[in-house]
Amino acid sequence: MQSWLPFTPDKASTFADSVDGLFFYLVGLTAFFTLLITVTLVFFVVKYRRRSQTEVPRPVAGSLKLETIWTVIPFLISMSVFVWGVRAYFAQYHMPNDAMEIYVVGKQWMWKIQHPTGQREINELHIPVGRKIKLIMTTEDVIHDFFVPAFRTKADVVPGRYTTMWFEATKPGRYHLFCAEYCGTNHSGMGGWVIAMDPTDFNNWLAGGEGEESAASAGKKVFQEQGCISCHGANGEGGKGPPLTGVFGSNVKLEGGQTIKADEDYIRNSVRNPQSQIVEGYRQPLMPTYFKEQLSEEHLLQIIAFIKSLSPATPQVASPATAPPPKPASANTNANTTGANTKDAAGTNPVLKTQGNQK
Ligand code: HEC
Ligand SMILES: [Cu+2]
Repeated sequence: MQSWLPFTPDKASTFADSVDGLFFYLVGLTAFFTLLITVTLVFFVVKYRRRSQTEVPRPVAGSLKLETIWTVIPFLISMSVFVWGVRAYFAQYHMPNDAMEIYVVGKQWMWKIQHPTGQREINELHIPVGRKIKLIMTTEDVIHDFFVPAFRTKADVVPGRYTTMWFEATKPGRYHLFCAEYCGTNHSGMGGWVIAMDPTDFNNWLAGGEGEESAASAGKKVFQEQGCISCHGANGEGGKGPPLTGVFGSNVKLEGGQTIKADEDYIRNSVRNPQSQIVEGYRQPLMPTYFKEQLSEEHLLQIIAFIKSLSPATPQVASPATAPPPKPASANTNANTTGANTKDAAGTNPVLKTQGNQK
């Protein structure tokens, strides 16, 4: 917010100006009318006070002019708030197509992050400045809410489905990340940092990872280990089950005549509740239902990344600005000074560490 205002968060995304503008407009409106009403009230109380015991006031009849004015003006004012609010809302909740996609899994009480290139973080999110970032989020337990005050945006993270949010950081820095939905004992400790970096620094950070495999190739492994290949083919080419090549982003015909766009939620649902949306021509309920218990949210996101990579036109694949320089598989330098690139929660999560001592 404005630097002359104390206790206000930094202003670091492309949304910040419109959200702050609307906020100050509302505060201004409220202050103006509070003053106007209070002053008129006091003035009328004094001016029209009862001056003698026998005084009988003159009856007042309506005034069309006055009533029109005090209807039209408030109407226009509320419409201005509405239009401004809707524009700010749509800008935030309409997802861009050219964004870099990052996966987020909330869990009591931490944020687990996975980059498409495979880097994982806990309670930290590294992003490049000046690039649209889209988060695809879910949770392993209860509802959480991903909130970055400096970006003036937040979104609920809901069990059983994916929610998305996006932002574009405008200046490098470390910005507080909060969970903004009460989620149990250590809710207040469920937070961390978003670290916005210059694109070159970000590429260095990505390259400094420990030769991690991409989310898609991790997903391919899960795909093989879980036996999906026995029905969908080693590379998703099909067999007992439908081919998965090109499925993501396409329109899938279901039994019963319905057509559905294959997005993250559809893939998720196809794996978790295979019988709920059956692909046309596959009436026999062949696909097992035990993946619901067997696959963690993170593995599911990796499988989705893999299935996405089988569709050439998805935005995540084409991300030239952030594609990390090729790195040798043996690169094991811990060169990233900016943040932990941890695979394990217990190392970095202050909440987890303290948990033992509290009992
Ligand atoms: C025993 C065979 C079998 C196994 C194992 C299996 N599937 Fe399937 N799968 C099917 C069949 C049959 C369908 C089509 C009927 C349906 O939609 O449920 C299907 C449908 C799907 C669809 C929807 C495809 C489309 O064209 O819309 C996805 C995605 C999918 N499976 C993913 C997976 C994943 C991921 C795994 C492993 C975790 C897996 N399947 C394991 C048989 C299988
Ligand atoms: Cu939470």
